[in-house]
Amino acid sequence: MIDLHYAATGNNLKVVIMLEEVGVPYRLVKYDMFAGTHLTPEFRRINPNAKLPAIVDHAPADGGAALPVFESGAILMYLAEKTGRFLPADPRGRTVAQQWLIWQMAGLGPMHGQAHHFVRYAPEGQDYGIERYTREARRQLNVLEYRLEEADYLAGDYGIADMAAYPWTTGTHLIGIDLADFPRIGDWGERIAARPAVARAKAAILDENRASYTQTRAKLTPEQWSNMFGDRMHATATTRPGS
Ligand SMILES: N[C@@H](CCC(=O)N[C@@H](CS)C(=O)NCC(=O)O)C(=O)O
Repeated sequence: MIDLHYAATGNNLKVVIMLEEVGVPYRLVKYDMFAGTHLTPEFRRINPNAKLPAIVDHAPADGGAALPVFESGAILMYLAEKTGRFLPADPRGRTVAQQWLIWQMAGLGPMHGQAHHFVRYAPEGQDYGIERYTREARRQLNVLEYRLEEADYLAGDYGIADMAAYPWTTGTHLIGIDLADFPRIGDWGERIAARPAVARAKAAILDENRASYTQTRAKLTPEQWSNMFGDRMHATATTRPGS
């Protein structure tokens, strides 16, 4: 049994898609990021960075103690290695899959994340941040579009790199990017969305909290701001985990 600590966002959806694809039993432990329910000493023992998702594997392959894993890309790698699925075994294929997974984690995700922050959350008058990150978000989508002109999926066959990238392509309208400009991404996204495991994953976690995370122009109370971007969130990283 695996515990998935999650909120109803794309980074979390990646992991649920994988759990559903491989059929490993899992238990959902839900957090409300606006309420800051993840900013606790207990959760920091699972993820010292206090971000979602994180998992705890109660039956790791070595038979040892329960194993916590954080960072969605690391979790996808862990589950692929645990189950022997959705990551090529041959060195060449594995390298291709890993590079696209890490590109998502280090490029597509962070650039889109910053674009969402500046467009939807930051105080008015952030023209430089909006320009910088929406332009970069669009550039990263071009990288994906061109890759999908040469391959049906990022590593040839459907796998963890696609699971990582897909959730970051479904909300581009929120940062003013029309996915119609990226037809290969649109087709690839439809193929992924048509997978029963992906539909089950969405049904499992994209719950009532989802709407609060997908507002075009988010209106946060001072307490919610503190939990997401402000003092309370930062305080979790300026005290030692466990204290
Ligand atoms: N690189 C991390 C990003 C995790 C992350 O930033 N998660 C967001 C939700 S998508 C979060 O926990 N935000 C709450 C906060 O920043 O306090 C991953 O992919 O796991």
